[in-house]
Amino acid sequence: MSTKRAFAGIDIGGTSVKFGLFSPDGSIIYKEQKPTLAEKGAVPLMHLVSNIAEQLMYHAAEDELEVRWLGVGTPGAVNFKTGRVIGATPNIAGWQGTEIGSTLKERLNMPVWVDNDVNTVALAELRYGAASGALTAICVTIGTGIGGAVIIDGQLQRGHSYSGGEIGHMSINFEGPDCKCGRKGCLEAYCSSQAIINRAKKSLEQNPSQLFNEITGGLIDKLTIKQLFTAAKKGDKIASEVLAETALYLGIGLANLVNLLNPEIIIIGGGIADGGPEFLSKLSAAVKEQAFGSAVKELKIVKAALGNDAGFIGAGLLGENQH
Ligand code: BMX
Ligand code: ZN
Repeated sequence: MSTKRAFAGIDIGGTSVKFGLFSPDGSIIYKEQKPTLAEKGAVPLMHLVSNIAEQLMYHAAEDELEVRWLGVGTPGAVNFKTGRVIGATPNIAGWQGTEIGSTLKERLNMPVWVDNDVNTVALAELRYGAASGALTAICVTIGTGIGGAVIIDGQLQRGHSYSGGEIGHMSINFEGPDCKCGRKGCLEAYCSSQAIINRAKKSLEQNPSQLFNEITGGLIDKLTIKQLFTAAKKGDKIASEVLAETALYLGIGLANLVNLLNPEIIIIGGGIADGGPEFLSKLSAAVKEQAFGSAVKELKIVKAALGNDAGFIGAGLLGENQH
């Protein structure tokens, strides 16, 4: 029986670790996910990732697939040559310094490539998704954190010391709220899922809403982004205001990037992208209003096409053209 070529990728997220195998045409052969349990810290998480890596390779061997390397995407800045996490916010406790690359290489005895999680999302979207064929693109994901990736001339820009594209930590207000990175007014401090929810809760404390009570079953403290979008769709004023504000903050951040890079397309991923076309059109309007006119004339702002699979798919592609 002849072996078929396949790619293997793992995407470490703030909430879950997604992983799978896929064919060169992008079709998924196998995928699964497990809770990250980020609060338990770096050591248990690295154990989990190592076990997942072995599980993936075992699965590939069972199916007689030829996998030439493993790719991993992780939050934080990653030295792409060594696979070490060289910069990270405390979103995953103690993650900075984790030697993902060498640990997995030793365990699997095969090449392993590691990169920032949103860099891998961008690679997948560029190959199989919303940005296929684009030369100049920006990818932003809004979830536990706000992550970013920059593509110029069809190439991912990792920057001089592998820390480029940290869009979430661009400040839009030097007197703004504290960010987990230690600075003030970062986009992430305004627009991460938790920051959005906190703004909504604060507003609800002052203006209690019957609709929110119904949607959350009385548990406003456990409000989710999904519930916030539901409330906005039902016409709730607070929900609509919070989302309009979020679109404006994000719009200002993205407009700064548009002025710098004049991209052809901006891809928006993460939970917020699933909030519906209304949010995306509010965001587009904000970017177009804030950015330099000639830079937005042909700009497209679109939802990521590969959803939750983008991270592990892009990770699987990391070893291409690397020696
Ligand atoms: C944070 C930062 C980025 C990451 C982004 C999205 C860390 C640990 N993370 O800004 O590197 O790309 O979050 O991460 O420094 P996610 O957890 O939302 O997937
Ligand atoms: Zn920050």
